[in-house]
Amino acid sequence: MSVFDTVRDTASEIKDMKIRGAGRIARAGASAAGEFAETYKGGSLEEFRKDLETARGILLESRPTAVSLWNGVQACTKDVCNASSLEEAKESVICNARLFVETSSKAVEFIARIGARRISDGDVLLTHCNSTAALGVIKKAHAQGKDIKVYATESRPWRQGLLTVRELSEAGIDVTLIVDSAVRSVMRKTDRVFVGADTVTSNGELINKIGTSQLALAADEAGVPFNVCTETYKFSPLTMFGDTVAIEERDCGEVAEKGSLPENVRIYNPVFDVTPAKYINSIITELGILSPGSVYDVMVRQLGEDIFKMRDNP
Ligand code: RI2
Repeated sequence: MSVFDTVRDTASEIKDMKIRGAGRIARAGASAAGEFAETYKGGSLEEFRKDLETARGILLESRPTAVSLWNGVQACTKDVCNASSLEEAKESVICNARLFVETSSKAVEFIARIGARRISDGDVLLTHCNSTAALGVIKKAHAQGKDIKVYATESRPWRQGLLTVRELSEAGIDVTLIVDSAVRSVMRKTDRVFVGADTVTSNGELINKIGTSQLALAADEAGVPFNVCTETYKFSPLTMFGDTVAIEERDCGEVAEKGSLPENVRIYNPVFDVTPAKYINSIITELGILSPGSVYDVMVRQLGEDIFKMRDNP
């Protein structure tokens, strides 16, 4: 039994997408960090700090695009540098992990309440992939008695849209599954688009499931409001100082069964894309509804002067 077993198991489930969704993977990463501290049997504070850094690295390499995982684990470990004993260090990780999971879950509820007010009775909505935050908004509007219809994309290659249509139909919502390439055809019947976020950059760009940028383009052409539903811990502070967000590419077998195509056919399988800020009408967060241009200020206010340590110590 290694001290890293729990984090390795969690990282493996995140990498294999047994645990998926930017919010869920952040909560899973934070819980694994908390459990690491709870079960840690090492000797000294220095050993704990070193082993915790190893555990952090194992978790963060599981899915490179969702900054939520980075922010979630960072929220757990941020006070260890101030601890003066092993017990104090462990306790800070355990408490911060619990606080992050609780706060993160509450944020989804706040987003649902705020975002549902942007949905009118009779609206036809369009969503992409399977976002807890976006579906929370849609389900809240339905629960308020608003008569809504929803189009949900299949979201190839992983087909998370099947999860979405099951979830919405179980909530009693009129939902229609469409193939991703039907988005522009359906857009002319759509009143509003709601999607989630894996990462939001400091200049208000959205990194989300591949195909999101095409929805945004079609929405802009049709004059349909494009709304991003996201917790602010998906905002990426590292992009403030020039970092770019890695776009995860996954196994080609997700696109076409191995051996089903000629050997010399290449498959390109990026699973996220970038939607420029100009296509985003609003970013619905637990702090309220933002414009893409205000993301930087929200991050500076939330992280305080510490944020400039990242600039000064890249
Ligand atoms: P919530 C998902 O990625 C989708 O891109 C979704 O929009 C985003 O995470 C946010 O999901 P994947 O895990 O945090 O399916 O809103 O690759 O659930």
